[in-house]
Amino acid sequence: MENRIVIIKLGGSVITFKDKPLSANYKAINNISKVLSKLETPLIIVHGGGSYGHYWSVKWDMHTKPQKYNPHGISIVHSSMLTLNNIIIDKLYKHGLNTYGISPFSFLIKGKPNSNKILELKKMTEHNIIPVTYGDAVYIKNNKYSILSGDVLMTILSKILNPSKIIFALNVDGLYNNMRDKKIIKEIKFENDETPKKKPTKINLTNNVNIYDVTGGIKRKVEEASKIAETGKDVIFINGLDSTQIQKAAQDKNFKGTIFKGKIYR
Ligand code: IP8
Repeated sequence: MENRIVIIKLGGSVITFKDKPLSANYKAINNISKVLSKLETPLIIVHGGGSYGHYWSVKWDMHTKPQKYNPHGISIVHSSMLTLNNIIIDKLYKHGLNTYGISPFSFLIKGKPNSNKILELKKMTEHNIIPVTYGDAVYIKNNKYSILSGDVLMTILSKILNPSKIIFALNVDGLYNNMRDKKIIKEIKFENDETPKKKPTKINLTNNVNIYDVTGGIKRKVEEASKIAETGKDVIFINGLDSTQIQKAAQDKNFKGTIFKGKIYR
């Protein structure tokens, strides 16, 4: 059954200045907090690493592949994500939102999603709590860790929680048809099918922005949005630096952005 939950990913390039290490974009976080405080739906927030997690992941050569990374690296990446999470939950809290920061490590067992734990997030939203989780360096198994992207978390949470709205707030207006005239692709539709496929449909991204990022930038977002759309749910890409777009997307109003239409199975 579909929930009323709206799940929003705040991209690292929205909430931080990606080219300036350890710098939060307080103005953007503030604007987003104002908009979110006006929504009346239950919310779950996921945020990216931006110039916090990615900065240290690059320095300590850490990636999405599970490996025995340097413990100093693991510690500093995680600590920087705690700092960023704290900045965000603090701002949201000051705008009247009952935020509750959660490390994604608590959703995983041996690196795999734990559905029972994830379903508890729904229970939390029923009591007016807003879980705020994030991409992080997470323990997998056998002393191996990996960088788990907030984009991957969006897929994990969406599949288990079945929210009513899935929104990615980026620092661009959506997916462009090409970088020359930067026209936004309004809708991406997958061919309707009879059976769900194991592998998501590939979208050609040669004309789109490619931000340097240890978790794969826009390419990763498109991959995750496609995986979610394959399960039948719509996914929306909007510009989070224009916070009114978040409001419009969450309230079913005419937003500027790209919608990945959820696949219909006959
Ligand atoms: O920015 C990555 O999360 P993302 C988090 O959502 C770290 O891909 C620690 C780099």
